[in-house]
Amino acid sequence: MIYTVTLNTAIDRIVHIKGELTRKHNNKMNDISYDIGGKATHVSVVLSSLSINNIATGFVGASNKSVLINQLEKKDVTCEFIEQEGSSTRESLILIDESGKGSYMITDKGFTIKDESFEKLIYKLQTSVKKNDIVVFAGSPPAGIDVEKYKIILETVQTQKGKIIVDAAGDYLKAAVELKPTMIKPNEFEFQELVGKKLTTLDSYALEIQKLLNSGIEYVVISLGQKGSLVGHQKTIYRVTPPEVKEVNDTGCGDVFVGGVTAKLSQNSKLDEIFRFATALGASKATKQSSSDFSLEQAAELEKEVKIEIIGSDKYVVL
Ligand code: TA6
Repeated sequence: MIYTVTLNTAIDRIVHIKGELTRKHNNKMNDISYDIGGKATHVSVVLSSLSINNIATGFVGASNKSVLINQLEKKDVTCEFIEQEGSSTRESLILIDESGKGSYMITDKGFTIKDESFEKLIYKLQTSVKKNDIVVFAGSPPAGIDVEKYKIILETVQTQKGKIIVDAAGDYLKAAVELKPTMIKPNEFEFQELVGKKLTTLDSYALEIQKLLNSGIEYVVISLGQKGSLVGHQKTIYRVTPPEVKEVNDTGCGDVFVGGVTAKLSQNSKLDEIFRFATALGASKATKQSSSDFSLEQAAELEKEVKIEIIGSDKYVVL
């Protein structure tokens, strides 16, 4: 079984704006829509679209939980969230204008998790996760889940011999790295913060990635937005380059990418299959208006244009 854990679920309010967003100007809306948010929720959407069994858990605010859960259930996601009574699920505001320069994302901090909710999550993981299950943690933890509690959550999965995939930042990512998870997926800024260095060349990234691989992490993946990703596995580091697409909304691309990797890892796919598929899925997401939509058919076509190069070689290699 695959579990996705969104500690701070969100409802994305996506606002499309006429023209270019301008200060001190009455910017007019083209349209407004709502979608799922919170990161690991996106992973569940990908898995369910592929009919891969998974359960979406974590925390949801009780007062408006149906808004999020209805959206997820429409996408065939099985939800088993722990309700935080007396709280509401936060909103993330996604602003997209017609400049084609990318979206603005403004996220609310969300609810403060009470200790009883934290204990419920620990119990759920202790009684559900079995050996070799995959558990995906993605998104910023809410108040009430400090780094110590976050570590306890990850350690609970580890005790159950589950495989851990983490998309986190700052001290949370540092705590995760200490536990040698199956995969980490920071972006370039989060990775530089992790290693405490400004990295400006592929070779400097490769050196830091290799150190983390040597420490026992199976996959070290760094997302680079439209530029694709760097993937470290065993003794080799790859640069994965996506095809050009007409970007409509870049929100959720990284999360859908993690969903694609998770899906293929669960099927024991080879590295190039994993990252061709995940990269194509992320590229497909970029062409959609929402935070979580993609097309498997479009991704199947885009996969053919994904390039995978071994860093240090002078040419792209077909793996
Ligand atoms: O990556 C996209 C997204 O999941 C949005 O849907 C929005 O909800 C935001 O990220 C939440 O990110 P955070 O790091 O605050 O959990």
